[in-house]
Amino acid sequence: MSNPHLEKLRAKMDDRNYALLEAIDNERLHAFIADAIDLCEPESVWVSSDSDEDVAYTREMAMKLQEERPLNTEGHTIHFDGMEDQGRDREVTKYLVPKGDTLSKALNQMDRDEGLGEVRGLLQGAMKGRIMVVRFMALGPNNSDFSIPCVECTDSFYVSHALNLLYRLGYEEFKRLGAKADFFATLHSSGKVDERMVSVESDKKRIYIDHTTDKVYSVNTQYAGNTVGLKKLALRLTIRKADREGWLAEHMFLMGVHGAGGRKTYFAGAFPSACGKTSTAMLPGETIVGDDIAYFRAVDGRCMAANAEAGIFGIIQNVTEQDDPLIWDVLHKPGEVIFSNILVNDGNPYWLGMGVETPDEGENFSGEWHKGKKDAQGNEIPLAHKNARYAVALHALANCDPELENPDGVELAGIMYGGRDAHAYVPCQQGFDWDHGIVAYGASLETETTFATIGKEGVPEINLMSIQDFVAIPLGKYVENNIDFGKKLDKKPSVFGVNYFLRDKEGKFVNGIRDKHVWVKWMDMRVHGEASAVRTPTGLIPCFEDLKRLFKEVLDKEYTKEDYVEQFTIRVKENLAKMDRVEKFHRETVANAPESLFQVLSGQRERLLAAQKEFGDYISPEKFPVEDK
Ligand code: SPV
Ligand code: MN
Repeated sequence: MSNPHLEKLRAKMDDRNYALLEAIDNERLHAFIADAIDLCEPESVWVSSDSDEDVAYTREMAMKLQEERPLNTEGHTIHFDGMEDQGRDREVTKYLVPKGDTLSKALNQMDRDEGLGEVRGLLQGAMKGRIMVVRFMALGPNNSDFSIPCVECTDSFYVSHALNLLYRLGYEEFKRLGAKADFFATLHSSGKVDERMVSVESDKKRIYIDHTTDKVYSVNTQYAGNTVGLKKLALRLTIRKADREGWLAEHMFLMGVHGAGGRKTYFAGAFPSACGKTSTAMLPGETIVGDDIAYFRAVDGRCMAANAEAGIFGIIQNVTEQDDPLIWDVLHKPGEVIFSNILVNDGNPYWLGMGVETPDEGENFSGEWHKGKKDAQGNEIPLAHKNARYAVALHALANCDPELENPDGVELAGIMYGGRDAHAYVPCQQGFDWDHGIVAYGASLETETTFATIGKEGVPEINLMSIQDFVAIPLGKYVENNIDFGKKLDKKPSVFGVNYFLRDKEGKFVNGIRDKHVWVKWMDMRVHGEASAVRTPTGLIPCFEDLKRLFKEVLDKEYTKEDYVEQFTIRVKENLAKMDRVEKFHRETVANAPESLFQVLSGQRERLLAAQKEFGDYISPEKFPVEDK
């Protein structure tokens, strides 16, 4: 035997499962699994070899153990999370920081020893009477510089099933890499569950990230964003790795925008959860590479990007046949889909805003449900949770981009940042250069909290690059890394800012839900030098004539001068107030924000003040000069 951990594993495992672990020559891996067994005391251990049989077994077990149940359509299943477990939980998700070390104030953190003691205490004996599943997976395409091996030990076959749909299988890769596999590890237990197989001890929910050992602990939760280690848990570790190695890990979709003559141009986009990210990546006629996490590397001066994931864990609320035909199709035809926290009635799934009549009873995240049912606080329980989701593999989608598995990634021509800003930024604009775009749109991204995280909705906040919760390095360093990344590129992607949530004086949205397609087509024209732009204090905005043509072509909509002026009026006072909030945030909350950030912000403030002096507080876009293509 090559190491003492193997001896321990030998004693606790049957021949088949032991042989699968022994075949991977990696002592740190064996130590992690041996520790997980010692700590959680499962009845048995099952290792997935990633054979078709094993992949199918995971799904079957999720149903046999009733963590999932079949729906009428072949391949569709439903999983429920607890009432208090319907989203990422910021309060109990913490970075474990060794003594003498600190992270940015904006990050939820605690002393490492104390945190380890607490979470390991909660995991003690947590898998008694259960099977511990061991999964080997990979982030990024296989056989690629982007690829990161990951292992997850969990007592949830639902989590294991979700891994099948959302990530690349990695057992063979671990075998190939052996001792060289520098992996991230997650240990998860659902903790105590009720008769519906739902975690019940939500007061003891903890998600602790130990970046000193690249390990994540998650307990008393099932919601995939808290338990599928490769999602936001690994992203936190990846950001540190990328910082060490000189690349970027981003909370971004990747899409191919299709243009004249069969041209395809790749864009990435960062939006906080529930702010239009997936629906942008899924625009009809375009192709999707990913909808949540993208890695960027500078290769020969070009910005190459790959999807960390291979599936979508998407919000189902407001998915309608008309607005989201591609997702609708996948959610209605046979094929593997895990629905979570929707309403089930007679074996069929229903969700909020699906655009069809919905039943008045069924089963949902609260158990048996009928219209008018109230929760313990007396609030009416909706038919499905707002953060109800679906999990599907990207290759099940008709619009999946063929480059998804390209080990080199795709070359990016543009990046967009979008928040939920009711008052200030215009619906679509382009940065004057890389630094301006990164700072004025990315590092200035303001939004309102949504149902995707547990807590109050509609609270305004800065969520820089829409990734703030996951930035496990000082926030200032993260912004600096983004600015510096541009220096490694000869062909820098253009940076755009979008705002799908601008409102008029009466509080009405100034744009329709499908208008985003026009902005994306305009960006495509810009990166190919096919459209002029108007130079405003906050960025380069579209010319009216281009939008008029695009609205007709893309949406068959008449676009008027009044629409244009309303949407693209520069609201100086609101923009100045925004600059103040952003600057205050970076001075006070972000440690070591780079000086170049403050220069870009003050440049923008000066331009706004000069324009205000000349034209007043609300300036029609027609007052500003047009620039060449
Ligand atoms: C998000 O909320 O940003 C998601 C879903 O992508 S999850 O992080 O898994 O909760
Ligand atoms: Mn996300």
